[in-house]
Amino acid sequence: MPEEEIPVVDLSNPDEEQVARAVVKASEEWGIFQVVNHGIPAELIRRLKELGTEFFELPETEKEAVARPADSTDLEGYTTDYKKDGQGRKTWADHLFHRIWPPSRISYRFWPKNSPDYREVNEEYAKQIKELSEKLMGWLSEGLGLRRDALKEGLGGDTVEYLMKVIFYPPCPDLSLLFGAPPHTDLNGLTFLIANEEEGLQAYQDNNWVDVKYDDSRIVVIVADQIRRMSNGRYKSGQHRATMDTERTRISWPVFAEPNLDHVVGPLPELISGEDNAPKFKPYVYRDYKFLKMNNLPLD
Ligand SMILES: O=C(O)CCC(=O)C(=O)O
Ligand SMILES: [Fe+2]
Repeated sequence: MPEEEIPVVDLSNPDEEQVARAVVKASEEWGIFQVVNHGIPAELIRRLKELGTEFFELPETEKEAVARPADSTDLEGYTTDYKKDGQGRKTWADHLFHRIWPPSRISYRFWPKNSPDYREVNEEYAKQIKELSEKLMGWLSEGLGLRRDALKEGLGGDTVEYLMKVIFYPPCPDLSLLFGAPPHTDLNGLTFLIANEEEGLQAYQDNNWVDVKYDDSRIVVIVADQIRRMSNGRYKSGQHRATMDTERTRISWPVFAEPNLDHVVGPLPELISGEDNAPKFKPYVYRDYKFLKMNNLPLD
């Protein structure tokens, strides 16, 4: 039997209805897919990855310049997890988080200063990812029989935030110990992931872990928990994990489209009217959802 592959959707197809149907089907069946010919310039993506890679090559003291403050209640900043010994070490990776949209929620103090281009490149990438995200949410909304802006509005409209995470997975001497990223679904709305040449992302489908075959022309789209909940379960929140290599470094750049912490997300009201459409999920203030999920506490 040929090995299964996650769906790939070509966004340059002039038949928009066909593209929209492919996105809807992939979100119903997989909750994870890739897009090609997405319109984001290859050179922009190349630069973004180059600048992020350079950041992680800096001496530790220079990386510490954008460290996450010890008393911070937010994720933003640089943290090194894999060097921690013993308790508290969950993953073999270093992380850099910084918001890239909206401008009012950006803290430039957490953006690397290794190149004067870092800011411009990330600001441009933010605009491009936001455009792609809104296009996909538009098709997914129509796939639910709703107006184009329904999911974006449900996620918070103009208050939706885009969070950049750069993950640096160094070679791991013992792969039996830890995962780069353990199996999970993302807790936000939609995730857009690019990576260096080292593969490692896997999607869970039909009781199997399927390798995500990645190259520079692709962007991985992960449908996350809040889209699943807003759609009242029509769309899947794609389960995934990241493996590591004993010799090679992997770097990935997921961007998380997520609600503002104070925003309440639940099944869209239009989908839960009438007796046959009972809500399958309870609405949550995103802050509470995030807290419960990150602490492995019960959610419904
Ligand atoms: O590095 C990857 O490919 C996956 C990372 C991931 O799933 C996450 O950060 O949520
Ligand atoms: Fe993830």
